[in-house]
Amino acid sequence: HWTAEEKATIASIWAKADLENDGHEALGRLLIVYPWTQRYFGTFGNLSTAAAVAGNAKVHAHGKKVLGAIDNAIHHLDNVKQTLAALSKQHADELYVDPENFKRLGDMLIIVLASKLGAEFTPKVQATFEKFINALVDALSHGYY
Ligand code: ZNH
Repeated sequence: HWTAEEKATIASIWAKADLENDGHEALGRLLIVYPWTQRYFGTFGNLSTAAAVAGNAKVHAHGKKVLGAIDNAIHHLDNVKQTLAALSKQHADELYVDPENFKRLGDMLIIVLASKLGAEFTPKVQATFEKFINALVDALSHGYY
């Protein structure tokens, strides 16, 4: 459950997110920081260096898609679990993504937003955004049970 203040914080931070570029950077960081995650993206071509990932059009498009789903969740804060139910099932039953990686991607997104927003991303803002990431990870992991 969310307070009005938490909702306002999440909305104002998210209004500054760039689905395309921040998505590319977050997914790109995941692929470099946790290289074993590259194996899920066998059709994406060369992911072996930071430069290759930064220039990879498929990573770019997929990062935008992932942030689009997060955007949708943010627009349904009171119903994140339902909103992501089908996507969770798809990751569990078709894509076989280890749900540990959802948290890792959430952490990458926080790093991307923090470095972009600087002083504006205060500890209090971070705490609220972490709460959202936890709800997101929880919802995406739900279809595994
Ligand atoms: Zn995921 C897909 C979301 C995480 C892997 N995804 C996907 C999609 C979406 C998403 C929306 C699309 C679907 C359709 O179209 O049908 N994800 C998401 C989100 C998140 C995620 C929101 C957060 C966190 N994923 C993830 C991770 C991984 C993944 C972490 C690994 C590592 N996904 C994936 C894959 C896919 C997907 C592999 C498929 C791709 C292609 O294209 O094929």
